Amino acid sequence: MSDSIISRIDSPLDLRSLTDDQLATLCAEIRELIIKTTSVTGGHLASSLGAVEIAVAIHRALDAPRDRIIWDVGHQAYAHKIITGRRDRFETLRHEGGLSGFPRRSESEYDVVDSGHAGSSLSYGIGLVRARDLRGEDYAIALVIGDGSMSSGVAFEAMNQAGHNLGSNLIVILNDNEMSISRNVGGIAAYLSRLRIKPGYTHLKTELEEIVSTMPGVGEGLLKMATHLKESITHALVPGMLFEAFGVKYVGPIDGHDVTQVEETVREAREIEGPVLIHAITQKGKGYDHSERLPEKFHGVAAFELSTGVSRRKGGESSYTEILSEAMLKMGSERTDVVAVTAAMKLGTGLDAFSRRYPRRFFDVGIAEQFAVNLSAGLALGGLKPVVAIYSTFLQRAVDQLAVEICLQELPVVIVVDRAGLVGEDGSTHHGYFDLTYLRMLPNMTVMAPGCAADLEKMLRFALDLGRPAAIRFPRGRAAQPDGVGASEISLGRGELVSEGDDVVLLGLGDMVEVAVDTASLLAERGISASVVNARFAKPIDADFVQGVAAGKKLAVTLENNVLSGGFGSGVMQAMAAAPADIPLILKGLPDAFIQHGTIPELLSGVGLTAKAVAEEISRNLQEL
Ligand SMILES: Cc1ncc(C[n+]2csc(CCOP(=O)(O)OP(=O)(O)O)c2C)c(N)n1
Repeated sequence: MSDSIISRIDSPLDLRSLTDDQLATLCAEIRELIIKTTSVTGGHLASSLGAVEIAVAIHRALDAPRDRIIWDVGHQAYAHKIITGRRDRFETLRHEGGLSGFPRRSESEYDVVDSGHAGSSLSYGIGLVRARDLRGEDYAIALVIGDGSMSSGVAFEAMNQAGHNLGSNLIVILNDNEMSISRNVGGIAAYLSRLRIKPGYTHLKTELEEIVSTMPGVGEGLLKMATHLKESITHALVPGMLFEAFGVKYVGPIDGHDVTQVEETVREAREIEGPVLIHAITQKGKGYDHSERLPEKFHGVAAFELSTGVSRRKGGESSYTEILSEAMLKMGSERTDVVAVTAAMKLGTGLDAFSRRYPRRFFDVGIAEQFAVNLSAGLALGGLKPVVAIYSTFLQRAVDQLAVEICLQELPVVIVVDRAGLVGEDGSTHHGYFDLTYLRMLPNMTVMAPGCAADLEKMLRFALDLGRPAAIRFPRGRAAQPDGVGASEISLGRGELVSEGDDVVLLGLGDMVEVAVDTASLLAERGISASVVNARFAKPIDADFVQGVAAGKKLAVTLENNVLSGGFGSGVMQAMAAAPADIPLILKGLPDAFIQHGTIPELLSGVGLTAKAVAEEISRNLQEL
């Protein structure tokens, strides 16, 4: 390491003096560090391996942090982190208190935005261009966006604006590896793959332009003809016309693993007036056998064995995602009207099995959550029973579609909200703890959360039979199966009384049912007896049921893995407010704050959502009563 090149790179300035050979060595060393580190920390390996040369080249061509470099999603920005002064802390990646897995403004002056959600880089970029111009400044603005993210709606909304009198320079590097997490889908993906097979046409276009403009003595008619000829040849030869039609100059395709080529192209692009898109072809997972072979699997990984690539994640209890996957196969065979929709996350949501068994009844729409929800509304209007599975954090994009396209019209769409609550190492942009709030506020929406593995399939059936909008939210990771939970049938708005006690009632929702059960055991050790409720419903909440289980208790406590504002506890509070007896209520959930990264247990303990912390708070409260 000491005589390595990477050890000499403390800032992008240190890249400037490197020779071509040294650059190649540096890229190999960066890859080695990324692979070694993620084998311990887990992380977004394949995407980051594919963007090493782009990171080095862009930092040589531009002058960050004065020039602004934005990483779309930001999961591919590990090399950027390493060369912008964070090499020595790189091994703390994704650990509590360590480096974030995504660019974070609080972490480095080189990180322009807190990224994490796909497709937003173009909007940031255009906003920055407008601000730069209005303030009369002259720094460069560049962004790196993957082909998957480029097909998201917000990217296209921005593209529509980019070519519209933007006037001054914006550099867009389209990092095209033909993959989103899985193989990219849709028209844009097909279009980009046609572009890939047209190397060198950009030069041809330039030559044609030159020939036409320098033709001596051409009359107006001839010039028109020549221009028309030029245009039709250009149209035939230049598939980049889609971007050009948006008013964005297209350059490429170029080899995204050739540092010199990328660097030179960025320098040239800097001189162009207006927005310019550089189409860089890369390989996802490049430089590590296992991720080159299985880029989808190595998109986001847990710790793994370096030599074999085998995950170190222990097997054991199934995750809620796996249970959903199985349940969807069953629903698919029992009901021919059930269809499934994903927004580029068929592996993550467990719908891949359904997609293989029922390809005609499965729709992967790419990174397009708004469309996924709206499409589901259309499918429901057409008489089908759509199940659309989206991570809680990404479903935030589609709240309007949930309101107007689904709930207003009471369409029977089942929304599966995966990764709800704290998600752990991916941190603030990926935690999914607002969904109970944004789902509960919508009229006509039913919101459920399984308290255990057994609940999930029952809830899916219940939701499919409901004939109205219904959401089922569950957390990342293992599905708990505490004793006595999930035995009863689902009944609208009503929870399940798991165990009975005299002093306190603990109403847990979803993964917090297990915490409630553990809290009750700890309280029992202190001589306090508690009822435990698997609440199941965040909406509707049957007031009679809640008042019934709270009757005669000294204290009621709600537990949820969601912000307290507008969440499950708020619903219980509303239900209790109508009760004649005035029972004190404690709401336990997540604070009104963005929570950083760490393991889920670390984060839960940081906010006092553990059985131990809750039991202590309850006994303190009972003493004060
Ligand atoms: C709005 C949103 N939806 C879904 C995701 C999950 N996600 C993270 S990366 C990714 C694929 C991105 O593909 P691409 O932009 O081509 O980058 P690559 O990983 O291939 O380099 C997806 C779907 C996200 N980050 N944001």
